[in-house]
Amino acid sequence: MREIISISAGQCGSQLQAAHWGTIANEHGVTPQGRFEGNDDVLCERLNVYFTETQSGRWVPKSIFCDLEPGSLQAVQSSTIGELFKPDNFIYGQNGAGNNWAKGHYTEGSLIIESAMDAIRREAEGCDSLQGFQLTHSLGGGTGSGFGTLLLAKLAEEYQDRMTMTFSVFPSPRVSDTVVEPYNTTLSVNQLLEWADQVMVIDNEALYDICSKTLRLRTPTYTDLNHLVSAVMSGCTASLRFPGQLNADLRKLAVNLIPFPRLHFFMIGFAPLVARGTHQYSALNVAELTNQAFDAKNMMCAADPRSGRYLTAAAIYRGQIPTQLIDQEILNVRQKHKELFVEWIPHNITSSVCNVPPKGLNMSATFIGNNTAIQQMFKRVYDQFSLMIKKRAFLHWYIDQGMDYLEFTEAEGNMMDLIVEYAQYEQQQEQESGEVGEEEHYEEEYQPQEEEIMDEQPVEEIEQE
Ligand SMILES: Nc1nc2c(ncn2[C@@H]2O[C@H](COP(=O)(O)OP(=O)(O)OP(=O)(O)O)[C@@H](O)[C@H]2O)c(=O)[nH]1
Ligand SMILES: [Mg+2]
Repeated sequence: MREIISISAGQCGSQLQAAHWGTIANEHGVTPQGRFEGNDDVLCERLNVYFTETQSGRWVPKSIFCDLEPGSLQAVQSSTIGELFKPDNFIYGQNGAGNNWAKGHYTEGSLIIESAMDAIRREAEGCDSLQGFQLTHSLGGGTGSGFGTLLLAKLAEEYQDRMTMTFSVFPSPRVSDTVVEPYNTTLSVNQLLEWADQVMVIDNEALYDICSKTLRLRTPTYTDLNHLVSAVMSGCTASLRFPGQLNADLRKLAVNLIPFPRLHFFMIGFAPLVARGTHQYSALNVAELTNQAFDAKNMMCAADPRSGRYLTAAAIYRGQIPTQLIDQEILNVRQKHKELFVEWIPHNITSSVCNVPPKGLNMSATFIGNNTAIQQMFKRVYDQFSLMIKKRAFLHWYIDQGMDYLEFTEAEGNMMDLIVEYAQYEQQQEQESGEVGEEEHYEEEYQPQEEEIMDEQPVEEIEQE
């Protein structure tokens, strides 16, 4: 079996991981006590990918929860599904990282990294043929961002040939008001570029919009946001968990979606969107489902895919849907939005269908897109970052933990390069292909959409002041 080990770091990571396990255990017919009570073989055929069966017939998640303070993990353990998890796999520190990436990545993080790696090694040793890891974390705080990326670096070192997929939550000032989030996020993106194979981008700004505008919730809570995330996570992982799928493992998914190694940040969308505790009243047909999943309003990333171009995309349908119907719908989408798909990658949408729908729905569609418009989200963070770093605001918190100013400018530069690369491929026409990948070429061709970025005082100059 091609196993996947799930890991979470920090409060947001743990809450999302708990929500995800609640959803998938329910989908596969596994009770909170770890008993399989499903009525169909299809539910348990690939249960080994995410769960381990003990000798007594109990199904235990291959999951590890890490945090630098005990609170969020205790909350998971005392929740309705707390019993499902192996108690040894909760790894925590005492002091927290206090929204400081440096504490998560260097000082406080170093105190628990070995226990976390030991727990991971124990799980990995129990695997037949480990395919890789899945990490849930936020990028705005100190632990999920700093410690989460430390874990990724360690995994890359120790499990070089295994894949890592992350569900990374980008911050939004509308959901949280911690001022240093752009610092923590930029430092993390710098690491994700290096150490993660594929990043499913979850943007709190978009989740908040979906809750308030589409689902009309007046004051969305984290539980409401996480409900959306667990729906889309379940969609993204469906092809890994159920038999007979295209994109049936992490590597195949990556091969289809990543034309250039650095461009591995995906926009994900889901349909139908349904608020927590409510039911869907109108049944959607496959055409409506496809249009919705593809719609900017359903994307979990605050960037409009119509303003960029798709390099690649994958659509995962769930329910009893004939494949011919899906092929036809995908063809329609492609024809209707022809200009949105780069013409230099033929057949750049893959689709698959999993016959088991999510609980409470007849059908769903999950959309994973590698779209150049994602640069808008990076730019949003970049702009906030560069305003503060110019004045070196809040920097002492990081320097106190032993970090160097250069690490900030390197991260800033790396993120700017990423934005430039997306812009470059967005503009690339068919005849230019082949020249892609040459750095000088980017510089020449790139026209910044908003002049202010380039007009800003270079960071090096400030350093000399
Ligand atoms: N979607 C979502 N976002 C969350 C949740 N909890 C926190 N966040 C966001 O995550 C960021 C803060 O990160 P946390 O996960 O709370 O912090 P941490 O990783 O535990 O790190 P420290 O507490 O600083 O040690 C902010 O951007 C929050 O808005 C959650 O349950 N769901
Ligand atoms: Mg925390």
